[in-house]
Parts: sequence; structure tokens; C-alpha cells
Amino acid sequence: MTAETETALKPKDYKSGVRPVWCVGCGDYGVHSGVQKAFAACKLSIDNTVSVSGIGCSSRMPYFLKTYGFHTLHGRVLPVATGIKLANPSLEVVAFGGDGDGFSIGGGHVPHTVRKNIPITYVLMDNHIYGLTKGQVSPTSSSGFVTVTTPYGSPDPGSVNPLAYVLTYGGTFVAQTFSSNPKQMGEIIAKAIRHKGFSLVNIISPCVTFNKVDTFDHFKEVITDLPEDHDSSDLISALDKALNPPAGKVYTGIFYETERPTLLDNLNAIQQKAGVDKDMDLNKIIDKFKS
Ligand SMILES: Cc1ncc(C[n+]2csc(CCOP(=O)(O)OP(=O)(O)O)c2C)c(N)n1
Ligand code: SF4
Ligand SMILES: [Mg+2]
Repeated sequence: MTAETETALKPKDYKSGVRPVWCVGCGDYGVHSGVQKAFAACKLSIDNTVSVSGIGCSSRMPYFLKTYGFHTLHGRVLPVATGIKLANPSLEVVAFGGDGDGFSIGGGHVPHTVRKNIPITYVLMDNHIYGLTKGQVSPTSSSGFVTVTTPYGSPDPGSVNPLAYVLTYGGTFVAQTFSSNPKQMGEIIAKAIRHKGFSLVNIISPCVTFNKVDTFDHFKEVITDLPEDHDSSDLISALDKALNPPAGKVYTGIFYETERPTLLDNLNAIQQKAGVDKDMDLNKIIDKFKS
């Protein structure tokens, strides 16, 4: 659900006056531009939109957008975004972060945000490395990946697949795109924002400074769109495409899209059942406990 403006804004109207501090060529510039396109396409009202992030290069995003912003703690973007949405459901809440923020320190929050179907959009900038702290191995790095903390190659036998992770916990919108494809990225983020429920947009956003393996050139070779006949209402097919793309390839597109009640829907239903008077005077309740 989107909080729309009465008059349409242009993508650049969503840009703050703060100049991004990302390295020249960083994939996150492309994401910044895709997000502005999506906000404009959804006619988001600046006053009614909150950009929330954790910590990392990617998590600097709220500074560079004109919406309300909250740069929280490392790994805590989803609980804070959840709190904002529950406190004021009329706000459009967009969460931003990196692969480390989301799937290392913040990994325990993902299943609960997903299973509760919190109606927020999660834009994850996946560069397969910790960029801000100068190039350590991340949960989406591949096995054997050489970094400053894994000089003989990552001993981890497997890596986190953000798409499969969110699909298995009941994600209702799961997509992947590439920071070098602004058209597809803008369209997918816009669909994710319009989606009723939790949405994940995993964006392959290369770190040009510390990751010399998962580069733009590499991804330009291996990225391929999901087959035209992919049925995005078929969970098993979505999981299969997320886990078993053709050898050496990485799929982009909308893997899965469905609708089920959000936590807000269920809370509203409980309030109705319990006969909650939404206009009740809080002071009257407090007074009851005074004597
Ligand atoms: C509690 C805590 N632990 C560790 C850190 C150090 N730290 C800051 S960002 C970061 C990882 C960033 O990686 P990622 O989320 O992938 O973002 P990127 O910089 O790659 O965009 C770490 C370990 C911190 N700020 N707070
Ligand atoms: S260190 Fe990497 S992720 Fe961070 S701004 Fe530079 S290129 Fe981007
Ligand atoms: Mg990262």
C-alpha cells in the first residue's frame, strides 16, 4: 500500500542535498537512482515516507534521500522499521541495508519480519562483502572467497541465498535485480512498494573497492532474466529458480508474489473481536488505576 502525493514528483525530487560518499563506481549509486525512480513512479509523499537503515556503506542511503530517515544500529534495520510501521501504519516504510547487516548480525530478525508479513519494503544491496569495514567475508560470499579475514579462502562450505531464505519463511514478494539495470530495478522496487505485505528486493550492487571477484563485468556476463514463462505465483518454482539457476548464471526478476494477511490485518481483526474503542481516552484508563 502506498502513501501517495497529490501532485507527482520527479525522481530527482526525492534526492536530498547530501552528496553520497560512496567510492566512485560503487553499485549503490545505481540503487540510489533506481529508488528515486521507484518513489516517483509510486508517487510517494516525501512527508509520509520513512527510509530506515542499519550500518554499512549501503546503509547510508537514508542520508541521500529527501524522505524522513533513520540510520539505526548494525543489523537492526528490520525491528526498527517494524516498530515505525506498527506505530503509524499510514507511513510508507522502506528498509535499506547490506548483506552483512541483513544476514550476519541482523539475520535473526529476517525470519520474524517475513513470517509476520510486516508491510514494509526491504531493499538489500548485496555486494558479497563487508564494504564499510574494508573488505571482510560476508554470509553471501562464496566458499573459498579470499578477503582480509579469510586470506586462505573462506572455509564456509556454503553461503546464504537471500531469495531462498525469505521464500522459505513465507515471503510474499521476492525479487532480485542488478544495480546496472536502472529500468528493471526501478520497476521492481515500485512493484515491491505497491505490494501489500513484506517485500524483499535483493540488488546485486558490486563493491568496486574491496571485491575484485564479484565485479560489474562478471555480473554482466552471468545475469539473465527469469524465463518468460516463469509463474511467479508458484512457490516451488520460485525456490527452484532461486536455488538452481542454470550453471554459472544468476537470475533477476520477480521470483514470487502472493497475498496473505499482514500482521496489521490480524491485529485489526483482534481489536475488532475484543471490541477495542479506538477513540478511547487514555487518561480515563490511567485514572482507573489511580485509586
Ligand atoms: C554491533 C556492531 N558490530 C560490528 C560493526 C562493524 N560493522 C559496521 S558495517 C559492518 C558490515 C557492513 O557490511 P554490509 O552490511 O554488507 O554493508 P556494505 O558496507 O557492504 O554495504 C560491520 C561489521 C558495527 N558497526 N556494529
Ligand atoms: S567500499 Fe565498496 S561498498 Fe563501500 S562505498 Fe566503496 S565501493 Fe561501495
Ligand atoms: Mg555488503
